Amino acid sequence: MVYGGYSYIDYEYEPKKDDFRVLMWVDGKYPIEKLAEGVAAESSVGTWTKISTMNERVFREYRARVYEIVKVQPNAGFIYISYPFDHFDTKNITQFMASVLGNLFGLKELTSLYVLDISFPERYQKIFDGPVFGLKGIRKYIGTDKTRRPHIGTIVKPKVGLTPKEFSEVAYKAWVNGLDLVKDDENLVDQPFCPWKERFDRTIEKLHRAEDKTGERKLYASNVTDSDLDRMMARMDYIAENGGKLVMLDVYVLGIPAAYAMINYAHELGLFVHAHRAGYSAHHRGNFGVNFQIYEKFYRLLGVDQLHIGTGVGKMEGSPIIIKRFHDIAVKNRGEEKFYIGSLDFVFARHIKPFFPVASGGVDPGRVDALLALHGRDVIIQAGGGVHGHPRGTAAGARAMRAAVEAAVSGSDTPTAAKKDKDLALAIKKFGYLEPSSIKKILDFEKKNKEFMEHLVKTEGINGYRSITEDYDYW
Ligand code: RUB
Repeated sequence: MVYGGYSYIDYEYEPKKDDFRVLMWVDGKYPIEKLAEGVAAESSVGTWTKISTMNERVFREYRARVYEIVKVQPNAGFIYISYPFDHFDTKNITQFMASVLGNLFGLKELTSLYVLDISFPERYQKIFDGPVFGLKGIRKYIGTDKTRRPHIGTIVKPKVGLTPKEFSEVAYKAWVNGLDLVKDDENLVDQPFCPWKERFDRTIEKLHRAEDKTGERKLYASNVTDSDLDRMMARMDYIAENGGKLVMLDVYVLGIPAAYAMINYAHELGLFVHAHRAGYSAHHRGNFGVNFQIYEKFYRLLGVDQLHIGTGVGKMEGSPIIIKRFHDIAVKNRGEEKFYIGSLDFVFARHIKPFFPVASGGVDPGRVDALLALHGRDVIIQAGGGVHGHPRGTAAGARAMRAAVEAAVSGSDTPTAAKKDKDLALAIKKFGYLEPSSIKKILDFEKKNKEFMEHLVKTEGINGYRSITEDYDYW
């Protein structure tokens, strides 16, 4: 089968070490082979018709090759494509996105196109610095490099509306009652009710007071996300010059070039970067989309120190099995291919340090044991409603979060600790308790039923995949 006069299917082809590989789901109006040809052509050297300017050298050296198709229906299936290294401007993620995450989504013969994963060759990673501080650097700063307890944070709530004074008082209560991190919400920057500079000044002053009172280092993630690059840089200068250590960026809505420029600038100033992923699911939950793990890999290469990856147990989509994969991408340098969750194998070059994954969204003290069962200790547990929604307010909510985490790392658990801790007991009464065994059961199920899940995805296609990765109730 050909598309535009050329064939891109090559089942004999074995991807080379320096190739880029992509796994995607396609569904459409023609046989899957023809759809695959179209996708490979449009994302590499071809177009809809035979062209007089094509020559043998271009076709041989730069074309994409479909090296495997997992057919689920005559016109739907998973396709594996490889692209030669020289196909891309390899210092430029945006050009890569325009190729592989570009025109394809507009091809009208497709009724569904979901790009599940991309594997970047190690050679591509040389041009990136990765995180400057990363997981270890942040732990060292806070002083948890030996104990390796999870860090605990809060998002000041309501998301918007508090004055700088109110905001900073909430932050102070959270810090002095045991939390490590306070952050702005993704949609709070510089609105009239809470001007950025005044909020920063008041909050950083409270941070220093909290540090003096507790003897612990504290962090404030000040959100500078903006459509104006100069303003973001000016705010980062201000943070660095006035005792701040951490800057927050909504990396997805900023887009790659702005996020990259701002991460690099934070590195120049010696600031840590907290990255919020708000917006990622606009390109992730429908028929046409890009899986978050692809963005996560980009962000690790670009050098974020902390990044939201979902929780597996909270209010945001993502089953424990896929969130575990996101956690691996954050902290490991290698990962194996797992078709049933749409994941290719990955290798991060040695200099690309792990970042600190953030579990946030619908988290409360009653979910801490379950979160540890899923993420282990290398996680920032960040709760907004789960702290400020405590029946006795922010201070009690912060104490309850810290008590739950301390119980877990000392080998106990939340219900046991709650017997002697009123704040924790009240939190559990309001929010409930999620048994860590429910998570362990799922992870155990994954270990023992890989073949079943492979079969499910091979026979049910994207719906099978989604039932494993999205639909928590399925379990
Ligand atoms: C948390 C909150 C965050 C989400 C984003 O508030 O709304 O912005 O963590 O989701 P709360 P994610 O603790 O009250 O739910 O972290 O999955 O990107």
